[in-house]
Amino acid sequence: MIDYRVITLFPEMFESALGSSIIARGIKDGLISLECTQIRDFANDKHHSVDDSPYGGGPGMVMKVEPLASAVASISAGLDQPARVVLMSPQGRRLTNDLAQELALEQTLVIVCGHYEGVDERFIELFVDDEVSIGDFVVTGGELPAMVLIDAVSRFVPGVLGDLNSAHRDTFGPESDGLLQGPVYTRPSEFRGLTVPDVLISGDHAAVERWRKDISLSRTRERRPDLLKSED
Ligand code: 21W
Repeated sequence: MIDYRVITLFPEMFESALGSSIIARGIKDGLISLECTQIRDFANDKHHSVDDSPYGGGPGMVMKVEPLASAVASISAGLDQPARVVLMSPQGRRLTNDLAQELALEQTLVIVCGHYEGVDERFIELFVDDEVSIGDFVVTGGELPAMVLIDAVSRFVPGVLGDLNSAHRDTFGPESDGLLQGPVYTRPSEFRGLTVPDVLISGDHAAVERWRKDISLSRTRERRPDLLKSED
């Protein structure tokens, strides 16, 4: 069981995207709960401002500290133990399966979605345990990254995947070993002149395993040599 508390300016994005998919089943099965908190509900001025111009000048807007702080405080007040607070941020540590697996051990994950030029640094200092990025590309806000994180973490929550061990197999499995997967095929055995490799229809399971291992290695060498050199 894992409890996600998302702090966002766009709660509707979560309802629509996570309303289907494997996460929806996890919610129905009582393995996942997801609650969004609208930052604007915690604005502290009459205009309900959630952002303001940056001190020192410059383009864009910065998310104000008070609404974010109040949103986290209101969530924390309803919990019986302190929750880990994650800020989705381009400056964060890269999301990997290892981090996803670690986050899946938490009872409650508070996930803050940033927008504009970023959030006031004092909010990060006072409330954020981890800043997490999903990769070296820019998206327009923290919501899609948060959904990616929720999906990746949920796969490590026991019972969420149909096959109990799939998430672990993908990371560590004997056919994987941190390598890329090889090609897969299903019927028909021929399509537009392209046939399925003979070994896969041979019925020789040992040969199939050898072939898969081989092709995983060569494909990884070709496409992701970085995976063969280091741990990340
Ligand atoms: C994008 C916020 C760019 C701020 C240098 C100085 C969360 C994200 C996000 C966003 C900027 C993640 C600038 C991968 C992402 C996210 C919105 C700052 C101007 N550059 N993972 N100032 N990619 N993105 N841009 O974009 O909040 S996790």
